[in-house]
Amino acid sequence: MNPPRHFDVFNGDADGLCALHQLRLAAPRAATLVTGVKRDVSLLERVPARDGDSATALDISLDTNRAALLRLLASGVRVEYFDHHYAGDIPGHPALRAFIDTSPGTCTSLIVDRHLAGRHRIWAIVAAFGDNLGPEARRLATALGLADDQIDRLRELGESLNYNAYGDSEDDLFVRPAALYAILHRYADPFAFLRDEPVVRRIGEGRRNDMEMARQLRPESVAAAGSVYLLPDAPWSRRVRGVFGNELATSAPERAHAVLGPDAQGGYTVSVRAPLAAPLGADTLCREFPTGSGRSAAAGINHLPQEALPDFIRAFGRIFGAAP
Ligand SMILES: [Mn+2]
Repeated sequence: MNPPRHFDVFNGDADGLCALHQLRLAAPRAATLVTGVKRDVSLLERVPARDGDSATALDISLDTNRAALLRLLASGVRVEYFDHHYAGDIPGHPALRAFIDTSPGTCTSLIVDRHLAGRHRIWAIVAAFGDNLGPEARRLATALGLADDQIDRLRELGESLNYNAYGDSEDDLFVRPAALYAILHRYADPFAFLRDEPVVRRIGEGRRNDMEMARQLRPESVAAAGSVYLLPDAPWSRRVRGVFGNELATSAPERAHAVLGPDAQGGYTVSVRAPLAAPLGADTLCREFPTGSGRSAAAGINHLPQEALPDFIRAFGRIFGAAP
């Protein structure tokens, strides 16, 4: 009989990293890490667990991972699942503990924070900043008594950790998420992490360079309540998509935004933000396309074929054609 193994399966973005970090600060355990770029959410199928093993899944849609989850449960693997993405029906299985909350104002790290009764809340704040939940992050940070300059540094940290996960493959990233977690997990204090490790400054400088390029772009299509941007085929554009979308959303909160970048199959990867002032419709729009998924406030399409671009622009105009 082999000794039981544990697998920590997490989205490689700030929310996934900080969710796992909080859990392992509270309950350290040896684990095999399974992670990837932010958009690589089909992670459970990569878990080679057997009867008696266990897994923790963080910040990856249960619906997307349903088949692999059911297979793991059926083969005797215990699974603990924390997430805020579209889940569909949550399987009723005695070996599954699911903590799912899909409401717009939360993220996986905030769900973990509730689960741990706030024990490592400062990392939930970092994650909330990274997941575009600035108001929630600020509210929690102020309640912790943090000073404005500390809050600014946590925001910068969250945005940089999050930015590092954007790309089509791990080759596009500044640091592989498993390597980033290996550095991060040595620090309970984010300010010590920022002081002692140059990795966050390096990501931050790369992020600012990429953003400078994106800000030169003009929209491809403009609707009454939203705009569609098309990025060129370049490494910086594969990284910048998400943060550029966040900046568009924040600078025009009444408007929706779609950011499209070329993918490896000659089509586009699409990310859609509903207006911050009325965070609805992004999931409805993206699920009209076969590889679309996400939440009402922010959703995406993994692969939009080149010839479907006019359909997408029409659908975008239908859903975001009138001011909210
Ligand atoms: Mn998340």
